[in-house]
Amino acid sequence: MDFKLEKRDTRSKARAGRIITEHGEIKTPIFMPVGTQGTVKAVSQRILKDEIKAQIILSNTYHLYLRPGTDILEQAGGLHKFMSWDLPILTDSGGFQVYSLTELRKLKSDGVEFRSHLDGSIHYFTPQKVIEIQRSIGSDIIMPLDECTPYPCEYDYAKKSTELTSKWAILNKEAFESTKPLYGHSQALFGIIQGSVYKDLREISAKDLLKLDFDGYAIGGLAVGEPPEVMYDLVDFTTDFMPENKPRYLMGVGRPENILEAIERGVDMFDCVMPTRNARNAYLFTSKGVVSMRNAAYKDDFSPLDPECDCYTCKNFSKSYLRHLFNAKEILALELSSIHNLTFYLNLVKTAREKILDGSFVEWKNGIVEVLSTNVQ
Ligand code: PRF
Ligand code: ZN
Repeated sequence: MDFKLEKRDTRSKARAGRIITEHGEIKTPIFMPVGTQGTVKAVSQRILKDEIKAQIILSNTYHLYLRPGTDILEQAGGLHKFMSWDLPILTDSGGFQVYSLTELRKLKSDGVEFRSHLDGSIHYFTPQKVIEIQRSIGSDIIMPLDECTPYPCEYDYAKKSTELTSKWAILNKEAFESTKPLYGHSQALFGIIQGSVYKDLREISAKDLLKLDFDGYAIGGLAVGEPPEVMYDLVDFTTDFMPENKPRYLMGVGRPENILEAIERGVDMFDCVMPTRNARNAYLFTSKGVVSMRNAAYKDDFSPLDPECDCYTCKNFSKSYLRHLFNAKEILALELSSIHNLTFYLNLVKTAREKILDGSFVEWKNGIVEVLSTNVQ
């Protein structure tokens, strides 16, 4: 994997770049649609690539390990072949999912024991284990096992947790270097900076990880319930310690305005379930704000959802029809809504990139953030 920084904004820390992988180039800033179980919910791979123009998707080690399992993934020749997706894939390590999905878990110094949310069976993830699983998956970008602190989090706990993530980072890196890709394409390994809301811990975490020379760096442990302003301040603080010449990824973020604020503070990559999950709940993002497709006001509104959107849904269907599909519980509602929301997110980061390249990012961002924080309904 390679990263080319194309332009640094002169009036903010925003950057435009390119991540080059053997499955293709990713133009940054980028949003990665979430395909937890080897599918972006309600959207086929063809639509994702040809209509939505996704450049990379995110999948999850935790889910794929539990089902279908690494034996099936290896027999299939890796996740790319299994799901017929020939563009880049990033996989999260499972650390975060173990915390958010499993009831019973035991954190130990060399890993985390957890009970499957599917059948209650007991499993153990270590840094070595999650690297092995991600070798079986064959993702282009591998994430290491970390601990994502909750919010709020006591300083003493955050300090111990950050130390554990640093210790694990060394083991992740060793496991990565002592194993090889299985499917003929190379894989990259990122580091995840933790430290909760404490700047001194963020600094220590960043410095610990920088020593290990990862291919890119992620900011973890944010968007876990802290106020947006706190998150922006920590992102701003943390990106100052992150290398210029490597991609920077803010994990699990976020709302459109969160993404723009983080781009302004020097982040290149994002993922979030919000566009797809909200779509399935009839919450659609438009250039004028968020709209609920269940609203009775759309009963006889035959205009497109967002006249400024060039997606398949907006080009072909009315609000009245979309509302009808949701009311009638038709599954097409889920697909059309997901196509629109993902297109909205991808257009947002694409425009951000264009504005960075032509030097007008900050004015544009301020205008958009203003509009996006209003609620149309
Ligand atoms: N760590 C990992 N995955 C994550 C996070 C993290 O801290 C977050 C935090 N928002 C989302 N996904 N491994
Ligand atoms: Zn649309």
